[in-house]
Amino acid sequence: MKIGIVCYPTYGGSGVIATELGIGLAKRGHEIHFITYKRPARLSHFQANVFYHEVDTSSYPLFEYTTYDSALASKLVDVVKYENLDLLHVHYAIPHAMVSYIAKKVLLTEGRYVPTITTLHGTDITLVGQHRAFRPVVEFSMNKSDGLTAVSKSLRDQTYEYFNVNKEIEVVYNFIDFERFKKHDKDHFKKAIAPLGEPILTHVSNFRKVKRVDDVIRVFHEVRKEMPSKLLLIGDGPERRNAESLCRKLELCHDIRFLGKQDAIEELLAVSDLFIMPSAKESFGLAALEAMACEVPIISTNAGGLLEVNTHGQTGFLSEVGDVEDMARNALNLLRNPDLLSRFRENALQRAQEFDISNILPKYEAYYESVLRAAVYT
Ligand code: GMT
Repeated sequence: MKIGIVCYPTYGGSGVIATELGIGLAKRGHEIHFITYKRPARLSHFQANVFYHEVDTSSYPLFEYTTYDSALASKLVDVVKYENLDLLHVHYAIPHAMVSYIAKKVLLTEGRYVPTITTLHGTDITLVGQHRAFRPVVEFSMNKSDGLTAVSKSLRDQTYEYFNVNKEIEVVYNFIDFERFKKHDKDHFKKAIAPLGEPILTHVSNFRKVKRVDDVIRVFHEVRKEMPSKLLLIGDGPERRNAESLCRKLELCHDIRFLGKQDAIEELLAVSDLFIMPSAKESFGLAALEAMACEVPIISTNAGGLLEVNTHGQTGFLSEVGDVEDMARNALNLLRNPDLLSRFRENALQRAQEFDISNILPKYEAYYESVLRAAVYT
């Protein structure tokens, strides 16, 4: 198949999944065209069958705001037409579901129908999508997609709960490429971070409010009271400044490292003992899955799709959102019991293997085929 993929090309989970999906499909012989405003972060090397089309976001003095949506729609029309694409798969509903619908309509005036599939990733449904500034268009354009997928059952159910969606939503879980995400031997690196063999707790996110980075620091504060330990904070975003202030206030700076955005996450996970994910909302928790693939148990909340990834009492523990004490207690329980910790490490890996990319790619392929068969020319 010739498939166009639209996503946010940044470090966010939806962009990561879209990019890995495209690379994986290309390896299976499909021709993949990424259409984004910047080269996707994980599309770093040349790959056969992979093409990249940059959306022109140049400005005009009249425009106070960029006209990205129109530029993207025009680019989609162009790429579908000249590269002869079979379908468009867009990731994150805002604005991609609506933009792909416009492109579809434009193409239809030339007698060409390109089916569109929208994958719902999380905050496009659970947060931003519900804002009245977006809601009507999100709902309309979801219903106009030829196919709709969600990355967890929880997200599917929430979509039905919050929106009037009149079509079936297929659940296709996020996945992991074990060629990349596996435990590496990075002992020298571990020694540099924790010279006395202190346990290392890790958090990876884009530091938005929904990630509750303050809770990560408060959990660490409780753990740190009981045993020497270190915390790695990976990623960047609007909450970083607040997080830094809290570290200073709690006098934890010596034991916390802010590493900013990192490409080789797997190397940092390789030296981690626990992964902390105290999110208020999480449709799936790809960062947690990546940690599990590197044998790192998860201390998380029970928000959204985390229940479908992290198994309480086996691969980690789940607590109510905001229950810092419980998360700290669970972390200490594992850190104080090396046998238990190593059992959880094995369980985490085993569970992660269920989300191996090789299990998930055929699901997308089968879904594409069913959408192509059923596409109604409207
Ligand atoms: O919230 C983020 O970290 C980014 C966001 C996105 O859409 O780019 O992530 C969402 O999609 C990921 C990939 O499907 C999921 O694993 C995350 O759980 C989800 N984030 C939230 O629901 C908050």
